[in-house]
Amino acid sequence: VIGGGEFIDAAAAAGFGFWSGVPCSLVGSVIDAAADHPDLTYVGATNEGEATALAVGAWLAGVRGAVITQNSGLGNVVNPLTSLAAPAGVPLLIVCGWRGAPGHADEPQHALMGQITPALLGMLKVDRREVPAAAASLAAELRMAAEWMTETGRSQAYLAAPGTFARADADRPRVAGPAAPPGRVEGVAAAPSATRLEVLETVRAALPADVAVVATTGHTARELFALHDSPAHYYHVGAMGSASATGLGLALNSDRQVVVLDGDGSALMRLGTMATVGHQRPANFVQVVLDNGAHASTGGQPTASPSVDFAAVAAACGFARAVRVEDRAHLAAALATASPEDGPHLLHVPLLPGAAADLGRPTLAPAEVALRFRDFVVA
Ligand SMILES: Cc1ncc(C[n+]2csc(CCOP(=O)(O)OP(=O)(O)O)c2C)c(N)n1
Repeated sequence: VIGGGEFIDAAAAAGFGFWSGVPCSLVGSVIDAAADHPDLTYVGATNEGEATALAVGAWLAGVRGAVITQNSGLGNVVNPLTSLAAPAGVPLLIVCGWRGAPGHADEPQHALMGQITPALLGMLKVDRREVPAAAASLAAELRMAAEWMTETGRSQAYLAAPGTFARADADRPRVAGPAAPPGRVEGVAAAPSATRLEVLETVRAALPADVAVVATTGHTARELFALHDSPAHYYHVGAMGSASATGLGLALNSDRQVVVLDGDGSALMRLGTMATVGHQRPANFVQVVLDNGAHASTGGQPTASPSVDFAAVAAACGFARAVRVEDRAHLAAALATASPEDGPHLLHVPLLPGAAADLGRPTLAPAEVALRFRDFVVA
């Protein structure tokens, strides 16, 4: 039985500096050790997909990312793993508690996933490694894992059946961190007065060149690319909903200001990430919700956004400031006053419908975009 601290010490020495996940009792001692380690960051995520995108964001800031999940959470991992990490060639370390493993009696909800877990990882092209039985082998094992990941750009998983890791100390004090006070809300709700392309032009003109920009999938990333391509841009080509978690992982691992250009459909898909942002309180994080009330990229199907007050949600989640943007001049002013010292900021921008005519797609491959962006971020 390996202690969580023994595993985490070896992983930290191999350079895995950022950890995020959702607990499983089988890997509880690993989570505790990651949270306690002085050189590591551990972020408790609202779901395992958010943890996956957070770890991708860390990698984009030059820090190796790791995800902790129960195998029942692999379903949540699938989308950001297949359509964000894999195309970008970003390798993640996955530590996965294996409930329902063959030979271990378990609850009915773990029976099917327990059986298919190794095959599912195989289908996801995640290489499976074994946690060594002897602690003395851990350092070499994790070093090899890290080297293989760098060479191949592929993710690797350690499956932890019962008895792989020591159980967590149930009496250990666990502190959630201070509660974020509710943020302040500025501006009044206004009718839309600009298209996304016009708003993106305003954003581009307002942002200094050293800001890192993460654009959500669909028309937003495509219009940003069409307007202007830059190493400071990260274009999500998939992983709808994960742009804010990618940006959060980046903001927590870099001193740069990070601006996420999100959609209403995307923000709603993973609204829980607002709670993680608010609780982590990265001062250098800005989320701009471009709200056209629709999934415009797939044909304009309406979203629930008319019923959602994004600024109120963000402020209630602990964003320091949430702005109801009234027009483009207000947007420029709100961005100019979004200091990287006093965020997180949320800017809710109502949009007129419509997309640029003959909209192309980023001509660089996602892996090229990722490497170019990481070079920009760490420079
Ligand atoms: C997980 C996932 N589900 C569905 C899609 C298909 N899809 C791509 S863009 C998009 C709409 C996104 O809506 P929104 O964020 O509001 O941006 P808009 O299209 O309005 O710019 C959808 C549904 C996807 N890429 N990923």
